[in-house]
Parts: sequence; structure tokens; C-alpha cells
Amino acid sequence: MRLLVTGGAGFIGTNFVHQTVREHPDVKVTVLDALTYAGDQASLAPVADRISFVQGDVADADLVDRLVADCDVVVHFAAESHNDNSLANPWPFVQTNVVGTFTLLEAVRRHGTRYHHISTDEVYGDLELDDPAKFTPQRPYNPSSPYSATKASSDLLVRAWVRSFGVQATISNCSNNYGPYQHVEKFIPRQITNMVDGVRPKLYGTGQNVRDWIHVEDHNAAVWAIIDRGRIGETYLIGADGEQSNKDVVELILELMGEPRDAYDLVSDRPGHDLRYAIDSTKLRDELGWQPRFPGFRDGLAATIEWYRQNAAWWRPQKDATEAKYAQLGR
Ligand code: NAD
Ligand code: TDX
Repeated sequence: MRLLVTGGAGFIGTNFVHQTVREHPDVKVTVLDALTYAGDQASLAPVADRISFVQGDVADADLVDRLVADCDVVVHFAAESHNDNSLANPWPFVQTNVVGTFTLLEAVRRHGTRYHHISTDEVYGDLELDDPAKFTPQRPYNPSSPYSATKASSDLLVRAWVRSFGVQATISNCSNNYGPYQHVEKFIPRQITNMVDGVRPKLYGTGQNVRDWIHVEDHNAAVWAIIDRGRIGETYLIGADGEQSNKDVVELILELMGEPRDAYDLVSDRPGHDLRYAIDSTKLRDELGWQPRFPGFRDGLAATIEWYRQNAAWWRPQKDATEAKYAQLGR
């Protein structure tokens, strides 16, 4: 199989490429990545001799057409992915997430190529803290932020291209990922690397917001299950029953890093901040036999802390610019 992985130099894409090289050695991987502030070719250094790397934009129609013509399956991870950035400047989100997805869909339509679309649980909006419901594939879309609105738009394009043009596509909507190679702008790496630098963790608002955490390896194993066995036209929700309040996560990071559990600061809230996400992954489990294989959140978080401690050379170059952006937002 010749596989085109967009966004393969970002957090989840990098882990996907590493997992693919390890567990699917017959697959020929080509990465297409624009190397924005969020992409880092150094993340692919351990597998550099096993893959091809192309620096370029998913909205570049000629380049995308050439690459799609030369592959059997496209997995589309590339996106602008950070909610806070989308509030400060939404345009790159529309361009990459909507126009970029459109560009790929037109190419896979022309070439009859299998396409898997990576998306997020945020397309469904949020849940009350005490709501017994979780997100299911039947739930109507109700995105809150420019980021989630552009991801929802891209999902709807995929659905329309399946129905109107017979494109051979599947979609997955996953909950919050954690693990190695995640950019230090995101919640968990930001707090770990702040603490390495002697800075107290920062919780938005009161810290009551809930996210449904899944290890990135489990997300990517689910993506492979869908590539291998998913039904064309279907949407699969990916989650590992990992609901935690932000406050609980910060307290656990503090404990695992040997600090008092209350040594954090509350900072101003994110505008429009979604309260709670929770995924019902029954369809993925029942239909495709997927199960999370990564040990519990505590062990996964401890391993992630250790990875950031050991890999300061990887995250250090991004840290100051990231914190300067947050300082401007007062967060
Ligand atoms: P990331 O920001 O770490 O990586 C994004 C990658 O895409 C980077 O390497 C960047 O250089 C590349 N990119 C950006 N614009 C591009 C363009 N125009 N052309 C080519 N490449 C471009 O993001 P991530 O956290 O790895 O997320 C990957 C995908 O998974 C996204 O589609 C995101 O919506 C989705 N997702 C993320 C999470 C999460 O918790 N991080 C959860 C569910 C779904
Ligand atoms: O310093 C912080 N303090 C804080 O309390 C940061 C950076 C975040 N937060 C809160 C906001 C959220 O409630 O932590 C939670 C997680 O924040 P993010 O890491 O920014 O993730 P989130 O907004 O939940 O979106 C993530 O999950 C879904 C990814 O960034 C998206 O790409 C994915 O689609």
C-alpha cells in the first residue's frame, strides 16, 4: 500500500507515521506537510530513511494532484489545530481546514483514491457537566469556535463528496489526545514544560471543564482499524472513556512531578470555552473490534512527563514564542 499522510510532521501525524513504520512495514509512506509553526521535521528523524517527505501545502492543487495520483490511500491529518489561535486569527483555519480539505477531496475524486478524514469531537459542541449523554455519530453538529467550525465544515464536505460523487471516504472524530511530540501550546505539554521551567500551571477559568483523554497511540490504532476494515461513507467516533476535569489533570501533573497538588494559578477563561466533551465509541468497538490498549491515564501521563523531561531539545525552540502569544492573551 502507498499511503499519503498529510500533516505527518505534527503531533498526531508524527506518531501515526512512527506507528505505521513499526507495525505496517510493507506500507510505503509519503508525508505532505507545510511545516507551519506546528510542524517539525525533526519529529520524523527516527524514521527519515523509511519514508518520503514533501514540504508543501494541502491547498496547492497541482502538488496535491501529483501526490494523490501516486498513492492508494490518503490519511488527512493536516490542519490548523489550536482553538486559542483560531480566536486570535481565524483565516488560516478556513484556508487550511476547509480549502485544504476541498483540494484533497477533488484530487481523490479524480483519481478514485481511498480517503480517510481525521476530525474532532469538537464538531458536536459541548455537554453539560451532569449530562448522562455522550457524543454519538447521530448527534447534530454544533461547533463553538472558529477551529471547530472549520473542522465541522471539512467533515460536511467529505460527506457531500461521498454522496454526490461516490468518493471512497471514511471520517473519524476523536477526543483530546495526549502523548509525545505534542506542541507546547496544548494544555498538557504546556503545563509540564512550564513546571520544568519553574512556572506554575495555568488553568483557564475555574478548571471545571472536562476533556475525554485518549493516548495518541490508541487514536492511531483506531485510524488503522478504519483504514483496514471501516465501511465507506461511515463516521466512527474514537474515545477511551477518559473523562477528567482540567483541574484533576493539573493536580495529577503536579503530584507526578513532585509538587503540591494546589500549586497552580487560575487565569482568564477562553472565550466560548466548551464545557465538556465525552465520546461514545461503541460503534468503533463493536464493528471494528478496536479497544484502547494503552494503560490508564496516570501511567500514560507519567510516561509523557518523562518524554518531555528527556526531550527538552525538541520542545525548547518553540517554548518562548508560545508563551509570548499567551502573555498577549493574558493567559
Ligand atoms: P498539529 O497542529 O500538531 O499538527 C498539524 C500539522 O499539519 C503540522 O505538522 C502542520 O505543519 C501541518 N499543516 C498545517 N497547515 C498545513 C497545510 N496548509 N498544508 C500542509 N500541512 C499543514 O495538530 P494535531 O494535534 O496533530 O492534529 C492533527 C489532526 O487531528 C487535525 O486534523 C486535528 O483537527 C485532529 N484532532 C486533533 C486532536 C488533538 O487532541 N490534538 C483531537 C482530535 C482530532
Ligand atoms: O494553559 C491552558 N490552560 C487550560 O486550562 C491551556 C492551553 C488549556 N486549558 C484548557 C482548555 C481546555 O479546556 O485545557 C483544555 C484543553 O485545551 P487544549 O489543549 O487547547 O485543547 P482543546 O481546546 O480541548 O482542543 C484539543 O482537543 C480537540 C485539540 O487542541 C484539538 O485539536 C482537538 O480537536
